Amino acid sequence: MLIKKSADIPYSEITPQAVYLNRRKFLAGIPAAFLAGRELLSPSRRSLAGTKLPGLAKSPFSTTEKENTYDLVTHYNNFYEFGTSKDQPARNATHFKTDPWTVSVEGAVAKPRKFSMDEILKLAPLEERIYRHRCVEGWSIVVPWAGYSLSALLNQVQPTSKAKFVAFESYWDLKQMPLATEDKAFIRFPYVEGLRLDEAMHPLALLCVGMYGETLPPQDGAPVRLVLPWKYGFKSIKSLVKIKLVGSQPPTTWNMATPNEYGFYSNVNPQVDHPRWSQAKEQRLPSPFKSTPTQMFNGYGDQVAHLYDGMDLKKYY
Ligand SMILES: Nc1nc2c(c(=O)[nH]1)N[C@H]1C(S)=C(S)[C@@H](COP(=O)(O)O)O[C@H]1N2
Ligand SMILES: [Mo]
Repeated sequence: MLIKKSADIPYSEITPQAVYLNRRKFLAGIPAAFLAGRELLSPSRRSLAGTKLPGLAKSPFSTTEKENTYDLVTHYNNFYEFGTSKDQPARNATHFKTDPWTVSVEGAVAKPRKFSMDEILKLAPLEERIYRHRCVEGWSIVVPWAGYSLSALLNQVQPTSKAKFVAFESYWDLKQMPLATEDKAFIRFPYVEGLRLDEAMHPLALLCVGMYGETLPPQDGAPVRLVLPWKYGFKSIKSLVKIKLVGSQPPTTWNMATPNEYGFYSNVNPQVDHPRWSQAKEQRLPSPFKSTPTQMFNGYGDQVAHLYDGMDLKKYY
C-alpha cells in the first residue's frame, strides 16, 4: 500500500506560529462571558445557535467538496440523549446548558487536570476543517468544523508510558435529557467512546468547538466534541466531559449495545458490510439516492492507513 505520511507533519508547520500567537492574543482579549454568552449577540438568521469564532486558520486537511447547508447539518442529527430520530435533537436540545463547562483529562498522565471551556478555546489556534462525515447508517455530509487536533489537549497533560488507549465520556443529566435512558434510546448512558492512543494523537483527530465559523449548536455536540473523519460518525462523541488515558481497550457505547454490528475500530470501509446492509455506497445528503461510492477510510487513507498496517480490518471492524 502506498502511504503518504502526512501524519508526520509537525503541528507548527500546519499553522504558522504567527497565526497561533495572534489567535491567543485575540482570544485573551475577549472576556470569557462574551465567548460563552450567546445572549449578548443579536440573533443571526441561523437561529440563536452560535457565537462567532473569528480568524479561523485554513487547514490543509480540508476537502474542496461542496459543504452541506447549516440548516441541514443542524436538523439531521444523531444525538440519542435528545431523542433517537434525526429531527429530535434540534428541537429537544434548544435549552441545553453548556456554560459553565469543564472537561476532565485524567488517568495515565503526569499532569491530570480539568480544563474550562475558556481554557480549551485558547489552548491552540482554531482552524476550520472541512471534513466528510460518514454515518454508519449510510448517509454522509460535508461540514466546516472548527477546532484543533486533539493531540494539542492530550500533550498538555503528558500521557505516561502506561497510556495505550483513550476513553471518552459524554455529559449525561436526566433532568436535561429525559430521553437518555436505555429503555427509551436502546443504548446505555453516559455515551462512551474510545481510541487507541496513536489514533487519538493523529492530527486529523479533531477536538471540535464549532462549525460554520461559530460555536457548536447544542444538537451538534456543544460545547466540545470529537470529529474523527476516517471513522463512522458514532465514534465522534458529542458534549465531552471526560477524557481518561488508560492501559487497555475501553468499552464503547455501540459495541456494548450490538457487538456483532459495531466494533471498536469502526473505520469507514466499503469492503466490510454491516450485517444488515452494504457499506459500498452512501447517500450524500441532500441527495435521496445511495449512489456515491464509499471510500476506504472515508477518503483519508493517505493520512491514516499506516495506523492499521498488518491488521485484518474484517476482524478489527
Ligand atoms: N453523546 C453522543 N455522541 C454522539 C451520538 C450520540 O447519540 N450521543 N451520535 C453519534 C452518531 S451515530 C453520529 S452519526 C454523529 C452525528 O453528528 P452530527 O449530528 O453532528 O452530524 O454523532 C455521534 N456522537
Ligand atoms: Mo451515526
